[in-house]
Amino acid sequence: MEPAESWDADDKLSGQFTKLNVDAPVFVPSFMSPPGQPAPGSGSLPDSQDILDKESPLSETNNNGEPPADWECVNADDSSSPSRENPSPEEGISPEEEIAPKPKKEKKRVEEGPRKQHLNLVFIGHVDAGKSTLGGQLLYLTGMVDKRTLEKYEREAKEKNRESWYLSWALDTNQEERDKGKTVECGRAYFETDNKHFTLLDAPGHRSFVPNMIGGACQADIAVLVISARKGEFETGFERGGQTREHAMLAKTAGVKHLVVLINKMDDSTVNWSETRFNECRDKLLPYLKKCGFNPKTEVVFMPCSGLNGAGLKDPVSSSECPWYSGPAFLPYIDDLKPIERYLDGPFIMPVVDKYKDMGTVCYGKVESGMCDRSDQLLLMPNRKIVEVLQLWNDEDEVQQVKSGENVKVKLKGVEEEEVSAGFVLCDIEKPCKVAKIFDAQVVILEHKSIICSGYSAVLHIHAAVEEVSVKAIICLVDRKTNEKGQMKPRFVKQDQAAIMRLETAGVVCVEPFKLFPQMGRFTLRDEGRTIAIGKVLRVVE
Ligand SMILES: Nc1nc2c(ncn2[C@@H]2O[C@H](COP(=O)(O)OP(=O)(O)OP(=O)(O)O)[C@@H](O)[C@H]2O)c(=O)[nH]1
Ligand SMILES: [Mg+2]
Repeated sequence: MEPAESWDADDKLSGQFTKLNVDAPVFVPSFMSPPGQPAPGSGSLPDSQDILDKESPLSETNNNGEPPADWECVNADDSSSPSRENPSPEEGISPEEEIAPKPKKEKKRVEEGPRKQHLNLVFIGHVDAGKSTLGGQLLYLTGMVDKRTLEKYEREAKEKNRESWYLSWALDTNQEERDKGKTVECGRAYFETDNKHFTLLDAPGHRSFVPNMIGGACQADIAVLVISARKGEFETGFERGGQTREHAMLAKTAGVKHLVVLINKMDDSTVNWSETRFNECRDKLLPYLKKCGFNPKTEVVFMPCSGLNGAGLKDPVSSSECPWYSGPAFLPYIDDLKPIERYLDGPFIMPVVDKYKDMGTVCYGKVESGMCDRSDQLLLMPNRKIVEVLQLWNDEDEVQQVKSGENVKVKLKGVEEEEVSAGFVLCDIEKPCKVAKIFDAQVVILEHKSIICSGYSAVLHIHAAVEEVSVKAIICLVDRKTNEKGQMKPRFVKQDQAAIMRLETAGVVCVEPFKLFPQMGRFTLRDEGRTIAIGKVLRVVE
């Protein structure tokens, strides 16, 4: 995308980004502050502290269908919601596949044996920055891919005149990706270090595949922003239209709180481990990352490396080559990160990233809250289907239980593969997420040439869901600096403005107010292949 003209010129937006991703209580991982503690400098909308105090994150709002008259009304509705009723599980179940709900036993869940802490990493950055190569190298260095396999890749890649791409083949597994040397789908793999288990999500860098990148970012705890230091490549990636900025901003909007910036290709002959080049890349990136809302002191770290030869990944770069860097290598650094608070006691919630058929319907994605055991019953939203858990995997290891923070596969009984789509959510049968077509949201317009009026439509990306959405009404403008309400019922909003809008999706989507469940309440709007706005759900209407 071409970011808003004002991103460089206007520091005010940075505050807005920060605000959009703060106040995330227990669901957003944070290494630096205890859960529930707003990030420094965060303003809060006057709407929702009392929602946070409610026991259940699940509540209904009134259904008047009309945009609220004013800002206060939005807030009042939010905070005075009655508690969610138990759903009637029978609703919407087709008779031929119906699973009878089991009588609810008061089951005290016991956490299954000790497992390494689970962290989800997404590799992001401009096309050809070296994400897949780095990923392949990490899989090799951690023993997940053996030398023989790599040698085979090397031979085959050579036949395609893509010799230097062989490491990326560990993650770029389909023919098209290997032929073109471009990742299309988000690659998935895992590896372990002494203390942690990592799910590695290798996002595509090409602008055409940004929607796939968003799908990876929404499962991530940490983003690894890969930057090519090679002459000319850093520049192309970072300039307007390059994906470096867009990916960093999308990762922030997806809830990523910690960014490791790998300055890659340091071995390249145009770089030669130059300290000056490393500093140049870092100094140009930092102000922008700050604008995206990352705290440069506590949430961002820069490291030099070479994905191609592995330098700086497992062991520190040799001091003869790189005497100026004394920081940690990548693997020891991520192994040492503070554990992330996970919301284990909450209702089970897992947005489905994708699915396939394998003697049953297998869904995968990241568990955002709670736990689930084999043979449990779950509710698949939004179609309210009762399903039974036949088998569970934590990445590729079969397990009896999965829990918040893990990237898992779930084999289900009671639903056909064709009936599940990305963006569906597996929920606790008694406390499912909300489903809606209409919701009110605070939206910041990042980039859009013309004005946006009611009736404008775009593509909504919210957790793993992608849905067409249109603006039903613009409720009021919001001052970007103070977060106070501005003009009521403006006729339009334009680039760099923030507004509260009523949005309507074409189909039903699973959403929650941001304050209650950030991971299901933050979203991106895209139009004609560009990210035009980001936002958070304030209130679910109907
Ligand atoms: N010299 C050098 N070249 C590298 C390094 N890492 C990657 N490359 C080369 O950069 C090219 C692109 O690498 P990929 O790993 O496919 O890049 P990517 O970021 O995954 O690209 P997309 O998936 O298309 O976004 C390949 O030719 C790699 O060999 C490195 O550390 N040093
Ligand atoms: Mg790639």
